[in-house]
Amino acid sequence: MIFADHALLPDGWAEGVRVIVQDGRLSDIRTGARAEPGDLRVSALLPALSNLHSHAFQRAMAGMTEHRSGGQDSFWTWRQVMYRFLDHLTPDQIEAIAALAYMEMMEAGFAAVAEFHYLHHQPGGTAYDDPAELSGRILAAADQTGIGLTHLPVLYTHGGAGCQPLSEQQRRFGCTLDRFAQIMAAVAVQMPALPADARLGLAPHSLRATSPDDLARLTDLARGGPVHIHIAEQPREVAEILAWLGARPVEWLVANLPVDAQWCAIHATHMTPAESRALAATGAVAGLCPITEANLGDGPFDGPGWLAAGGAFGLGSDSNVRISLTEELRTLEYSQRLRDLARNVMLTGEGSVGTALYTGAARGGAQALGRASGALKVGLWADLMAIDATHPALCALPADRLLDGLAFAAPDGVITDVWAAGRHQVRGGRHIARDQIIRGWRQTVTALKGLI
Ligand code: NGQ
Ligand code: ZN
Repeated sequence: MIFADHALLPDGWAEGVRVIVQDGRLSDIRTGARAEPGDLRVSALLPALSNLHSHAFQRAMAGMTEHRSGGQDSFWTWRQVMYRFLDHLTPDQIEAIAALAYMEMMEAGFAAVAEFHYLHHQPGGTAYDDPAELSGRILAAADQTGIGLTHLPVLYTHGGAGCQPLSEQQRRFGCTLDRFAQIMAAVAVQMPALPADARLGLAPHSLRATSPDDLARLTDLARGGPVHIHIAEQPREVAEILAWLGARPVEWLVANLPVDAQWCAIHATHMTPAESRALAATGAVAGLCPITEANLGDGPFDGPGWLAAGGAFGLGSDSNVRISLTEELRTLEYSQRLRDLARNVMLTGEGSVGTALYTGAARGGAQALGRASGALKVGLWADLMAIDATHPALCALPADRLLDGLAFAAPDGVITDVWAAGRHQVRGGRHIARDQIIRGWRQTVTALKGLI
């Protein structure tokens, strides 16, 4: 039983809300209630978000790639450094890094994560004995932290647009379709060890790293689960796909694959207005990763065009260079303001931008993860976040402005509690396994210091 002074319900803020959680799901929600003895009391209760895009291992590179060494750095030079980093990572290290990242995600207010997982083999491409060795490490980190996992093993068959061969460093990711099917089968055997809210989907890495033939065969393997793909993140990628396939990436995707509401188009940064409308009409979620897109120099997403077309969106922490839900929200809105020389851009009509951003990302994130969550509604998973509305940064705001305060003005420390499918993992702002996870992380980073 949780009693909240305020709670954000599907039709707006309510006062005195008593919530009952049973078997990980919301089983009863009463408004205008009174706290009863034994209730866990919180200040303001919200649906917690799903983080729709993560490469957990990249958390360990945070701060290592902001160093210029001759020539103009770009997304593509960053990628070279990322590949170099990967030449060293062991399964134990990958698990410890993922545990840190997932713990930080939960402390930041995310109840769940979609892990876009392309690390399948040893450096150089030698298979592990267990084809799901590294997926297993992701599952173990999710289990240790209690985060809700949607695991997305990635198909990566080619080194670049036009069916280029894999480079030496990309062999760690590379698979034939048969090999990929073996990985999926081996992961499916491990999934039941996780709580019932965990899900399995799949992800072709990008049009660049697959082929039209692969993609046609892959969609059979998806069997109704989520399908994610990186798309149209960089202008060079758009030009290469256009030269190879005769269409821009999003244009090609929508015309050639059965894109629907199970799909999540990660980034979708560089779209024409017609591509925006066509992609939005499929029901697919735009997977926006504002901090990473700024960090890598990708460019701003066309928020107004996407919203006008009725498009769904969610938020991902992608490279995990910094894990902060509030910063994702404001970076998204600020990218729009800086480009358009305007304010309060990421909503249609009137109202609170923070609320539009937050509730939009809650719905879109849940959709992208194939997760029955994203709102405080009976029957959904109890993915919950509590914030302290009495904190100095929020106490001047009426309830219907609280999310503006959260997105634009408050420190992350206002987040007090997070539950993932009813698992109460963050209490008083701290993850319950914090000390143990930090110990594992410290050991791991010592060995990685100065590698790249
Ligand atoms: C990734 N990350 O797979 O980690 C990619 C870089 C690529 C982003 N696109 C590699 N942000 O796209 O080829
Ligand atoms: Zn990515």
